[in-house]
Amino acid sequence: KKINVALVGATGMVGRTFIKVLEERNFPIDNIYMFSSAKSAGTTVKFAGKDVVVEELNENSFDRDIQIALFSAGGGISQKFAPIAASKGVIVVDNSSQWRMDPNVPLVVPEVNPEAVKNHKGIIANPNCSTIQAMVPLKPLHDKYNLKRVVYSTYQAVSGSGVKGVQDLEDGIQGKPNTFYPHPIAFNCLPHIDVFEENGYTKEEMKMVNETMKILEDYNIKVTATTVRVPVRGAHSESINLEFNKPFELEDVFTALKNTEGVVIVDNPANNEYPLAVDAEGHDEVYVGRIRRDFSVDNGVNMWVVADNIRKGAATNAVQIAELLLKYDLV
Ligand code: 11C
Repeated sequence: KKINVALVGATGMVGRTFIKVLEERNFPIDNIYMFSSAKSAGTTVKFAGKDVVVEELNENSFDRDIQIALFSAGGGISQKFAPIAASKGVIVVDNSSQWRMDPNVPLVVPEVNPEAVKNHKGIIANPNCSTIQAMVPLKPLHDKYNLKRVVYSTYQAVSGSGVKGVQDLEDGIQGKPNTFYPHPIAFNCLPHIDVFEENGYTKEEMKMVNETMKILEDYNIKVTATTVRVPVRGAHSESINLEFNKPFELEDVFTALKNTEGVVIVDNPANNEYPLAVDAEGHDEVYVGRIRRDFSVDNGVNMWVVADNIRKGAATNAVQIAELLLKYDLV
C-alpha cells in the first residue's frame, strides 16, 4: 500500500531530514507534497530522484488526497494548520510543542508507547527531542523497577535551535559576535533553552518534566530538569539520575537496556568508551553508557544518554509514528 504524504516546513533543518529518513526507510509513498512559508516556496527539492516544487502553505493546501502530513514549521503554523489538515481527514504528525500536552493528542515514542497512536483524533504529537531520547532507555527500567524520581541534566546541541543556532556557533568559533543566542555559545555553556517561565524553569525544562509523565503514563514520578545549550553541533547528551521504588541488580539494568529496541550500550570505561555526540550524529539509535549505581540513595542509577536530536529527536521519530499508522492500518 502506498500513500500520499505532505511535509510542512519541508525546507527547514527537520524538514530536510524528514526527506532523508523517508528515503532511507523506503517509506511507501505514492505522491509527496512539500509546503513552506512564502520565503522558500518555489524552490525545488529532490525526493527519490524526482524534483518536487515547494508550495506556499495555505488553507487549501490539504484539499487533496493526502493521508499523512509531517509538520515541522514551528508552533504557530501547527496551531493554525494542523486542525485544518485534520478536519480534511489528514493525520498530522506534529513536531512542534503546540499540541503535546493536549489530552486529545497522543504523544508518542514508537519504542515506548506505540499503541497510543490508536487514540488519535487527527493529530499525533512528536515529543521534544531531549524527552524522546530519555524515554527509550527509561521505559524498560520503569516497567521493571518503577521510577520514583528522575533528574535530567542536559547538554544540548545548537542544531536544536535550527540553522541560526548552528550559524551562531560557527561564527563564534571564528571570533565573530553572537547574533542569535543571548550570549556567545562558542567556548561557553548557556543554562537557558527556550523561554523562562514564571516558576524559574525554562520551557525546555518543563517540557521534559511534563512529557515524561505523559509518555510513561505515570503522574507519580517526580521529575526535574536543568537544560543547557553547549557548543556541540548535532546531538544532545544527557546525564540522567534515576531513583526506583524497587531494588535492582546493576547487571540486570544492563541486560534490560541491551534488550531494548533502539538502544545501543557504549560502556567500556577501561577503553575510554562511552557515548559521544560526535559519534551519535547522523544515526537513529539512542546511545547509553556510564551506567553505574548511585550510592547516595537506596535504588539509584546514573547514566549518560546521547542521540541525534534532529533524527531520533525529531524526523526519525515522526517517520516511525507514520510507520505505526500503516502497521496498525490507520491510514
Ligand atoms: C532545543 N529541544 O534543542 C529544543 C528544540 O519543542 O520541539 C525542539 C523544540 C521543540 O532547542
